[in-house]
Amino acid sequence: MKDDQRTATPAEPGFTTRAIHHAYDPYAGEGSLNPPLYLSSTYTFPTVEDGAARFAGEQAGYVYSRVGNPTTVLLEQRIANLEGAEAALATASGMGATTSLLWTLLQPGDEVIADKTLYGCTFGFLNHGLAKFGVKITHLDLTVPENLERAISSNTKVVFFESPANPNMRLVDIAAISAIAHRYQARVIVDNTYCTPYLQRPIELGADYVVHSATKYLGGHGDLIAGMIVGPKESLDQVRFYGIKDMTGAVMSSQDAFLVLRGLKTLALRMHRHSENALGLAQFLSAHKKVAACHYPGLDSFPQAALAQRQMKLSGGMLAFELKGGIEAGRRFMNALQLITRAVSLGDTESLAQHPASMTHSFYTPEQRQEHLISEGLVRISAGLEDLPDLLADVEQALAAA
Ligand code: 7XF
Repeated sequence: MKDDQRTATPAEPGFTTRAIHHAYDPYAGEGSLNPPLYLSSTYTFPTVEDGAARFAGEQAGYVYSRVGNPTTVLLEQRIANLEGAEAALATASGMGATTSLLWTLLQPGDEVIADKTLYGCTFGFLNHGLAKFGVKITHLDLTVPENLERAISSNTKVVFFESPANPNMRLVDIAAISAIAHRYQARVIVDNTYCTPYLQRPIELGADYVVHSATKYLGGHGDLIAGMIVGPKESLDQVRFYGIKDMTGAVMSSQDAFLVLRGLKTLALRMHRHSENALGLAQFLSAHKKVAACHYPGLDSFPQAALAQRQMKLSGGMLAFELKGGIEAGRRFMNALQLITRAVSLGDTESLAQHPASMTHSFYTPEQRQEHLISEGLVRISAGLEDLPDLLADVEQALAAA
């Protein structure tokens, strides 16, 4: 999907113009180029009657920063605009986004259908958290939409997936899954962390909600932990006043909101460079004699290349690969890296490499990893913004050591 094919009014500015300017008017305040950072936990009421009216929702205005803060609200408006949604809600982390939304939408007896592969802590929350409270969790291979058609019922309240999935890069057809889910009144939640709204806009493809770990590309510099929920305004009001206010308390600090707003200004530029570097690494790895498989949506050999073309503007900064020598060769490769940093997380300026089976997906048992298509020898790389020849040289020497 190309940026200029958005369902936009003709006068609507482009993505990056909106990422830099949307919803902020410097002349409404002191003329400050950057929006003010409001460091205040609470807000003053002119009279007790005003305070009561604000608590009752009868008067506009801030009350307390667990419910809203002007810097954070600007970030929410900007992300909602970039995702093509009615509203957004800032949270303390990506996990804060997923948990606050699901605590709001679900009750005992409901079913969640989730893809087979999920980020490890999301898998943990569903299977060790929600399942304890009487929510049924069913994992399906959602890369085949017919699997959803066969399993969904009127008990299914939520269909949840990532595309591309962390860490094995499987894609899910957002439009096809949403069409099936909506026939059963199930809500579709897409974790859009890997893509950001610059590469993929799930709500425009039919999904109901998007969640993000803003820790990653949205922030973009590895200096904060943050999350976002995107979706219909009425529903996000419930998440704000119940899921976050009463259940999780997972509020983003205004300082982090300020930094995510700063990150957004360069999001499009960064996503192009991340994608170029990831493609260069994937092409090199896939042609190397020691590499058994390389998973990257921009490779011609990628089994879902056609869906990637349809659904994603660029192929993104994440890739995963397996060495012929298995897990031991993977360990030698990772320990030999000199420029690419051994670390979890992703979407930073620095290129990062990690081993899902011993790090981000260690929450799964070995049997669960097999069942959920995460092979023990898989190495994941988040391509950073360095010069590609330097990244290729590092990978080449590390492969020689593997
Ligand atoms: O709570 P966080 O901001 O760390 O975000 C959780 C999360 C949610 N969705 C996806 C697709 C994620 O990748 C993450 C965090 N993943 C990191 C990683 O895979 O490296 C976390 C390091 S353990």
